[in-house]
Amino acid sequence: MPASLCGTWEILNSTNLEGYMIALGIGSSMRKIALKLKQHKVIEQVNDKYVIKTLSTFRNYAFSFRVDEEFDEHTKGLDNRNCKSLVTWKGNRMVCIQNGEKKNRGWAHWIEDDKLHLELYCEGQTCKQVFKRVA
Ligand code: ECB
Repeated sequence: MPASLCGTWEILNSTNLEGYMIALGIGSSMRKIALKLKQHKVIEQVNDKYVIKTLSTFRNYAFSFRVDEEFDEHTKGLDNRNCKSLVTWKGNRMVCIQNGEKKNRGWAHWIEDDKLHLELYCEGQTCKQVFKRVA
């Protein structure tokens, strides 16, 4: 079993969030707001169901899923698209493919040096984020 992703995490650093948001078609005023936010991740697991919450003072984004089971994702408050999403484990990485209008879109979470790592990618742009555990 990979190290548990569950817990409450606070962002330490982020690279190329701007490029990722441009790839998603987010307008410049919204990008400016988003770049200033201090994001928290809350990852919970109850039986075989996961919940991932991205929290900020401006807006929150949350969804739940089962690993290996495709689900309908609506990225409400982000780019507001509909995706057919699928989360699987690839070694110690929890990876999600978000099939939809945007090509080559998804993310991966993993633990490294007790930190939560996240890669968000879309149409050739990758944003990398690292979070420290706060609870
Ligand atoms: C929810 C906090 C950010 C709100 C930003 C508001 C507007 C900007 C619109 C789109 C920005 C695109 C991405 C922002 C960066 C991260 C948000 C969630 C990324 C994500 O999908 O994380 C995955 C993996 O943890 C779970 O959804």
